[in-house]
Amino acid sequence: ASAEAQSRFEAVVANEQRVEPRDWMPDAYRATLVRQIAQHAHSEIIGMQPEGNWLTRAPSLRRKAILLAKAQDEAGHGLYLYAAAETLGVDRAELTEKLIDGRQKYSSIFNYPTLTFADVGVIGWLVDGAAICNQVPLCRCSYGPYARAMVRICKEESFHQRQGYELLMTLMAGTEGQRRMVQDAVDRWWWPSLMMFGPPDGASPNSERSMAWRIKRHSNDELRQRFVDMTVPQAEILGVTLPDPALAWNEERGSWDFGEPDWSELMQVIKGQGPCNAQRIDRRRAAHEDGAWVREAASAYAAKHGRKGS
Ligand code: FAQ
Repeated sequence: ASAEAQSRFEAVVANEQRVEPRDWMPDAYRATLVRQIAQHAHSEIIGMQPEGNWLTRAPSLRRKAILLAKAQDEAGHGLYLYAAAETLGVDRAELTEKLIDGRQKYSSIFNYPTLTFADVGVIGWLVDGAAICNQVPLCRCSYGPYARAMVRICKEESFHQRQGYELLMTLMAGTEGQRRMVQDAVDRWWWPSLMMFGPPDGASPNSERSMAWRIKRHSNDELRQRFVDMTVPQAEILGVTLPDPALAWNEERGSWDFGEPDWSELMQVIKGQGPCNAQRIDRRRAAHEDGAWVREAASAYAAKHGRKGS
C-alpha cells in the first residue's frame, strides 16, 4: 500500500469517519473484522437453537408467537452480518463451512442447555441485555457496513430484552413453583452471561488493536462492569437473587463490585468442551446439509435469470 493510502486510512479512523468496502485498509484490519463479524453472525444463527428448543412447548399461543418472532429476528441478524462480512471479500458459504468444521467460533453462551421455559425469559433479560451492552458501542465501529447493521440489530435486541423481562415479571407474579423456576434459571445463566464479554482485559489478545482501530470502543471488563451495574437494580425489581456473594455497592467507584467468573470454564467452552457444543454444531451441520437442494435450486434460478438479462 502506498504511504498515502495508509495515512488516509488512519485519518478516517482518527476523525471518526467510516471506512467503506472499497477503501484501502490494512490486511490485519480486514482480517480482524472478518473474524469478529463472522463470529457474531454465527452466534446469531446458533443462538436460535437454545430457544428453538421451546418453540413447540411454549405455554400459550401468545408466548409461542413471540418466541417465533424473536428467533426469526435472529435469523435476520445473522443474514445482515454475513452480508456485512461479504463486503470484506469473503464468501458466506466459506464462513458457514468454517463454522461447521470448528475453524470459526461463536459465542460461548449458546453452549448451555435451556432446561425450563423460564430460561427463555432469562435469555431475553440477561443474554440479550449483555448483547445490547456489548453491541450499542459497535454502532460507532469504524467499519461502515458493520456499524450500520448494528443500528437495526440493537433496536431489535432491546425489544428482545424487554420481552424476556416481561416474561419473568409474569412468572414472578405466579406460583411459588414458578418463582423457584425463575431463580433456578438465573442461577444457571448469570455467570455464563458475564463470560459473554470475553476474557479479562489482561488475557484479551485482540482488544488493544481492535480499540486502536475503533472496532471495539470499550474493553471487555468495562462492558462487563456496565452490564452488572445495569442488571443489579433490575434483579431487585424482579425479586431474584444474583448468585454472587461478592456483589456489593462500591460507594467510591459508584459501581457494583462483583466476583470473579470461572475463566477456566469459559476457556473450556470456547475450546468446544461446553455442555452443548457438539449438539449445536451437529444440528447446524444437519440443517446445512438438508438445505443443499434449496441452495442448488436458488443458484439454478439465478443462473437462468442472469442469462435472460432480467
Ligand atoms: N465466546 O481477545 P478477545 C447474540 C474468543 S450476542 C466465544 O477478547 P475480541 C445475540 C475471541 O473470539 C453474542 N469466544 O477477543 C443473541 C478470541 O478468539 P479468536 C455475539 C470468545 O474479539 C441473543 C479469544 O476468545 N456477540 O448473538 C468469547 O477482542 C440471544 C480472545 O478474546 C458478538 O459476537 C465468547 N464469549 O473480543 C442471539 C459481539 N469471548 O477470535 C440469540 C461482537 C472471547 O482470536 C439469542 N464481538 N472469545 O480466535 C465482540 O464484541 C468481541 O468479538 C468479543 C471478544 C467481546 C466477543
